[in-house]
Amino acid sequence: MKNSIKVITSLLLATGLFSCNDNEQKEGDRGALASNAAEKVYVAPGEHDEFYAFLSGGYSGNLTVYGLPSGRMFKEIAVFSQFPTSGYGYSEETKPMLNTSHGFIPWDDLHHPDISQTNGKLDGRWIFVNGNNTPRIAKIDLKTFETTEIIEVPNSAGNHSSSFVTENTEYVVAGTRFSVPIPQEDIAINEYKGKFKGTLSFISVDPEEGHMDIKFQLIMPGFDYDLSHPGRGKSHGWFFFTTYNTEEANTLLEVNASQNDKDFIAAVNWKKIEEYVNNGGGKIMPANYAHNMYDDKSHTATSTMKKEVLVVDPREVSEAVFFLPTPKSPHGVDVNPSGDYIIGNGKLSADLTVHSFDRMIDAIENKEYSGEAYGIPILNFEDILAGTVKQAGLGPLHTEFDDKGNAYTTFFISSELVKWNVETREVIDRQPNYYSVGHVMVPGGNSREPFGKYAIALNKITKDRYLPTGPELEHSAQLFDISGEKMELLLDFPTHGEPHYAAGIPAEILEENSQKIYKLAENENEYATLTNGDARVERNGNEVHVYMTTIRSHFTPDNIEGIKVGDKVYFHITNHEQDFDVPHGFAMIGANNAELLIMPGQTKTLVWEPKQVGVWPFYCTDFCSALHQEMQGYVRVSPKNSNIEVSWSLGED
Ligand code: K7E
Ligand code: CUA
Repeated sequence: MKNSIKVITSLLLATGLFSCNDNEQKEGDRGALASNAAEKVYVAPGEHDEFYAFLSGGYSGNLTVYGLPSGRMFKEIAVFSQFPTSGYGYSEETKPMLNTSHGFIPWDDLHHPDISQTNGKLDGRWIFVNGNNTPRIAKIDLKTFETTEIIEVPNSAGNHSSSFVTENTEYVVAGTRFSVPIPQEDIAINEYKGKFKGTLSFISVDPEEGHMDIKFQLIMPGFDYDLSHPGRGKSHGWFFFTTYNTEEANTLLEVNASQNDKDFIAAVNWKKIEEYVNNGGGKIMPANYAHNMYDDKSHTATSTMKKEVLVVDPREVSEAVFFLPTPKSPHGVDVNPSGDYIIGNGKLSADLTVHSFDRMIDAIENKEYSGEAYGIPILNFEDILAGTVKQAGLGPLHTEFDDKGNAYTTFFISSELVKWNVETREVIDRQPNYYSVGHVMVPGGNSREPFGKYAIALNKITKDRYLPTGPELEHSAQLFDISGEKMELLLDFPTHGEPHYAAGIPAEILEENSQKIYKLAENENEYATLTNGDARVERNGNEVHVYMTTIRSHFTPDNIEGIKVGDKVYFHITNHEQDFDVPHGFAMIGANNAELLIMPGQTKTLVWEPKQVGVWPFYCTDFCSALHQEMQGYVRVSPKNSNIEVSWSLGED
């Protein structure tokens, strides 16, 4: 009801039927200045956007890249899902990226991108994302916008409170949403309470190459660990995780996990635990998880199964983990840029809880506990509270920050974005969202230095905002200008998959480092064909390896004979182009996978198992030149028992 009134009001405003005095509209007034809003989001042809925004793809498993303020989508980065557009997860070189302890998993549910930081500032080197379903953390290199590493997280399920980074990217964390038996075992589900555990994993990031490694896992009580954020500035060295279902219910959670008036934010002093494990603390536990790395020179991924993980019982490290009581089934936990405040967004609470880091430290020093849960001290709510934002809205989910001391909290149920002052906790402005907002993102909003010019609200429901497209609509984002006192809605744009969180960064930080080509001379792929003279076809039993090159506008070789039904044909294709923006594609009729899209200087491999006798064509899928349509070839497939020898033409006739 409330929503529909808002909708009607804003429609009236937008159409000018219900306007205050038009002539007196000022900048920052809502709705009526459509032309002014258009100007603010207009990026002229040939001009570049000011910010990159990386939106999680949710159940698409991938990450999408948008420009702000235009809302134009530039790219989808394949991460956890096979991606036919580029052949990611289809080519032999990239299949190992999707290997896990459960085998090849071509999909995941991606929620939270976070950009690497140095001294609390975005450095634009990498972006980390989480796979929620089959717990994984991936790293994308922002020079190439390619996924270059994926590490599976053992002893975890529903890897949701991930993947947030500390202020020097010392760690990227991962927390378990669904507690499980650790180690996994065959037990009755109603033995949940006490037997199921959650883990909080601290994955170290190598400062040079960014390689990930699980440094330690904290074995925690069997709650649901929902979200997390790092301390920064004065609270650097701490990490905060929300919990719900501290009741440890195992059925009908919507009722049974809402019994406690307060759940907890778990405060983890990771520096203390790091010191403990560096001094030999913790226990090595057998485990089985995949660590997949992509190499930019060989253009090939490898997957290694790791067999152990270091686990830490938080009770064995004195004063390292505490529970901060927080009403009421909190979802997001967010830390302001100075690191002074820890904000809990209790989904079932009308108020927002703001904890004080200083007060938390005082309470810890004075050992003022109100109890303990499984041996972990619980602090007094009143001791640590800085204050509350009263009646801010209904169903708070997430909070982001600007560079002027303000916070922006999303309210799912009342469907609005609320701006409030972090110090005074007074509400400054509220703007409706169309409809039902999840996360909000301010570029740099999870760092010491946010860029407080724009915020995007990532909305769950699209309904009437765009042309209908049948039962399924894409989700929707809304761009707000937050540079003034009041927020101003500038733009709606559709998003792909289900964006949860997003991360934004000034374009200038990334643009200059963007890689244009791969150097052919540095190609270390074991099947690379560096000169056309080396192009060839080799038979080895029923395996056939085709060493092929591409350059505008032909394949070498182009015609191949002597292939037989039952063969396994590997097309190893090296793109000899050394110009920016000239990939070639490769598609083979009847191949049980996707195409390849091969970047300049790269080698990629497609497998084809011909099942029918005949002469079968292949072609380039990317319109690469005026003679792109001529970029084609044939494979002659003979019966299984044929004795036709392998031969090929180099297209030099
Ligand atoms: Cu609130 Cu997965 Cu961060 Cu969705 S989560 S909105
Ligand atoms: Cu190469 Cu089209």
